[in-house]
Amino acid sequence: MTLDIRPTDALIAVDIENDFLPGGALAVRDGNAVINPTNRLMPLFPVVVATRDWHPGDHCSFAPQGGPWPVHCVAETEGAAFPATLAQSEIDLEILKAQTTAQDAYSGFDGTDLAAQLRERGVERVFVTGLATDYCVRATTLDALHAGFAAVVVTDAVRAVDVQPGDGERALAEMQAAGATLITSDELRAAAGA
Ligand code: VGL
Ligand code: ZN
Repeated sequence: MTLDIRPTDALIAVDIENDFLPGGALAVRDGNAVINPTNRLMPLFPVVVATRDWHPGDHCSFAPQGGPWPVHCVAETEGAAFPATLAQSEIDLEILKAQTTAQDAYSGFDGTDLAAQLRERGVERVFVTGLATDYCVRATTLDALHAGFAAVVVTDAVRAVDVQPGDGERALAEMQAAGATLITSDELRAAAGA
């Protein structure tokens, strides 16, 4: 599979934040592995978006509130910050999500103006990297398709939480069945001559 990157493409780096990386509050196994491929793809895209989980301290998804997750990605904290190794200067647009106490939002499109921002920039297709395959990558990719964008998931640039073994693989299959294309960053860079 090869795919040329077009002027109407955007890269969406999903929730590459300290709390989802090894040592973080909700660490994704091997989560650091998404950083290098994301960094290397960013300069190839005309538009680069980074989403961030950006929760209030008493968010409904947190265990003390009866939710499924440990306290993570609290707004303005180090856990919600980008890792120092992420090529932040390549980011054109930042989207903060799940900012209200009473609602969670796995998708970067949920409760944000991401779709409008992409359309304003003439984007027709999004390439998705980041964390986590079975939660926010999945939801963001499916929402992109529902919003009318084509979607491509860069499989070596995502990692899964895998609460149940195989969740990540099942999420990839589900995204593909919904119309997303799966590609590796090597295939993508080869097509771009990079
Ligand atoms: C995420 C669990 C809770 C994610 C966010 O970014 O995939 N997962 N909040
Ligand atoms: Zn969250």
